[in-house]
Amino acid sequence: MSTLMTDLATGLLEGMVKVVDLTQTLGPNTPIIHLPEEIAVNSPPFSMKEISKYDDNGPAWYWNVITLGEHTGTHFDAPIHWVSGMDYADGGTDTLPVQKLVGPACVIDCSTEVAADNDFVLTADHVKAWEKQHGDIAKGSWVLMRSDWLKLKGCENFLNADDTGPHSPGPTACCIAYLIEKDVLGWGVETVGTDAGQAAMFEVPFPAHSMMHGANKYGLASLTNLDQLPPTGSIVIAAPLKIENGSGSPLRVLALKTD
Ligand code: 23J
Ligand code: MN
Repeated sequence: MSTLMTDLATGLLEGMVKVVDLTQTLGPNTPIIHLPEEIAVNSPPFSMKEISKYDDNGPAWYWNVITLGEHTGTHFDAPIHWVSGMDYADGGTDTLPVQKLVGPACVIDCSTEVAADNDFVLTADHVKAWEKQHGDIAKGSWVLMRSDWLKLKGCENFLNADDTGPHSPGPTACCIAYLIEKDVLGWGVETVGTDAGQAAMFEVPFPAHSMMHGANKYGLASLTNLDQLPPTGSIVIAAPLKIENGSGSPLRVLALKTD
């Protein structure tokens, strides 16, 4: 028998392997993306309605009905979310290869840059400098942009919008092209969406969405606690709900690490 699984089991039991929760709490105050009303219909906020709570509607049980968009809170973007990925037969939440729902993570710490400039954009050169320090990004890795955004802005100012639109960090098109060249698994962020707040105005609009999904790759948005991960060496478990023909879904994202 392989020792890999028994070592992992021992590691989990004895605490050498730590589980980090990369998920924001999902509730009525969960920030959701706001698209300009002139161009698009928006997703409703999360809501929860009680069915019963150990009462006349159900004497021994508590349960609720929840209403939410697929792209609410900590969530997974599947390739068919974007028009560029619409033709991938394995690009929906129910058709994704499960082998890809567990993978290594590269964490790029942009927290200092983002604190100084909320519109900070990560370039291919930044990624290459990170690789000089931490080693090449391996094929099949999640590349996660740490911004400490929730700590910096809180829930109230999470979208950080003013009359010029939302201001939050994200990648350039060249950065995404470089990650695709590296054959990564996907791109994840701590902000409301995988693209920068101002990405509608980029030369390639919404590069993280259009290019990543066009390459059958995934997105993770509204992650948190990336400050608890090492630059390399952790494993991310990100398995969206198996929604039939779903474009994405809220999910619990976990990372395994040793320290
Ligand atoms: C729909 C339209 C534009 C964007 C998004 C959704 C997201 O960020 C998302 O949650 O995938 S930019
Ligand atoms: Mn999304």
